Amino acid sequence: MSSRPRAIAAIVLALVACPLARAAEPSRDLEEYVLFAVDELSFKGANNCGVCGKILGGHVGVNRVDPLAFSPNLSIGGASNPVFLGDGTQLVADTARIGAGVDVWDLFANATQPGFDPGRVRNTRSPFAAPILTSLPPFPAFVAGGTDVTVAGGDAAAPAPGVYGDVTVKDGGTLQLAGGYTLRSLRVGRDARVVTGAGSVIQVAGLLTVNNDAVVGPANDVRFFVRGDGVGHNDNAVSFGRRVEFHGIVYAPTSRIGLGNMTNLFGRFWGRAIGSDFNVNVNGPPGDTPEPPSPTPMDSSLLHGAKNRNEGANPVVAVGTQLRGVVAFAGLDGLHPGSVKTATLVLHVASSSGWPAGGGTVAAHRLLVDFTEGNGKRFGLPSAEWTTGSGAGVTWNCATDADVSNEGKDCTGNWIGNGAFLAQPTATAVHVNGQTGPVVFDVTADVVAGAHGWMLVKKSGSGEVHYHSKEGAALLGDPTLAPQLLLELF
Ligand SMILES: [Ca+2]
Ligand SMILES: [Ca+2]
Repeated sequence: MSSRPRAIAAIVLALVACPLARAAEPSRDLEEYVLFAVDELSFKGANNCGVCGKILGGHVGVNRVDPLAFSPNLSIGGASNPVFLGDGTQLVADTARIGAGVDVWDLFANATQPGFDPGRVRNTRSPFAAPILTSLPPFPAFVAGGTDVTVAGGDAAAPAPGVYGDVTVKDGGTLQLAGGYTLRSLRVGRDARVVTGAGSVIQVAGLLTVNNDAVVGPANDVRFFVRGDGVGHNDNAVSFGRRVEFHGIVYAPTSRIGLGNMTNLFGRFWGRAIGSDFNVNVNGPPGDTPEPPSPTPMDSSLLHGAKNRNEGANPVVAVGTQLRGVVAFAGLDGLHPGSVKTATLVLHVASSSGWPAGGGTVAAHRLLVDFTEGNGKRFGLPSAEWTTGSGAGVTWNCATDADVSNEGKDCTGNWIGNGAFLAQPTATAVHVNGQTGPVVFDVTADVVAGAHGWMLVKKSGSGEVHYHSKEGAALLGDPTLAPQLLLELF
């Protein structure tokens, strides 16, 4: 059973449990907010529409400490403009003007405009220490450009994941996006469709505009990173027209988001400023945060003393004098580098010896070529367990030796001497004698650049470390001892 059903069960329990709990503190987790503005938020509420003005499935917050005596930061609803916020959710702002038609669960506000007060607070009301968040999640760096894509009305297009210029879906056209895209702009015409694949990441340098009656969906977990290049301070970088249906998570921390009029929004919307016209509904589907993939390791050692031997099946990855390790990860084809917040390479030390006092350094260098793991093993093993292996495998001489069984060189060139890896290490770790347990390398920069493999090199002096390989971990019955690439996604 995957962890997803348990995660949903936990959220359901939390919502059921909330009526009994006194919320003394607002949530400091951005992912729990369906609407989050860095500076200001205005949500008009329903206007002669009984099913409109609902904000469900998450909190609403404005982050800043009001720089004026009373701006206010948040303006929501009115006496004739109801807004209903769902059970277990919070409305959080330093200063607020809250219409009498607003029905809140928990309210956190330090000052509310006199004469404007929520019609109902169903659970708790308290001040709080603003801001909500002292730092915002990082915004990925990206560069858009190249081919423009235009989909004519009545036509459909499914561009491959990649980097594009301006993408325009004319009125009535259909665009399919599945995977990772970096776009200069995305303009969706009236009654047009953007069909999104689950887990897609769409980076937009400039404008994201969705016109009247258009639909963007159905995946709720698509992440839109919108930078708003060239968009004026008071103009919307993200804007939805009338009756738009939009599914996704929009992060535009330096831009203004316009939620439109009579729109149905499914996801989360985080911007510098957020505004809405009447009759907007916001639904934050719970439990749809993408789970990071668990990539499969491939590992081996490279022996300077036996340059055509493969150690792909060896229970250890050894790094020492004229002895290097290689480790790479498969199963990341669907991962968009822009979605990666952090990446950590974890190796587990089986044995470590021969280091000088104070230890010595092992460096992880980004591999620039792919290698083939292979199935040989001999290094450090009793002769009864030796096997040269068969088929292709990595050796000191070759990223992929076509036939490791002959212990001769079956590739052209010399990969280690010719740009197999970046000369500058990505991360280093100090090793000492008798050390065991995990060693971590911060390889975020490499994974963000699309690389998933490393060469492990001892920098100088004496010393040798043996890490558990994938095969060694399996022999020990503990797959968590294998090399791991831990990913944290946006
Ligand atoms: Ca291996
Ligand atoms: Ca060979």
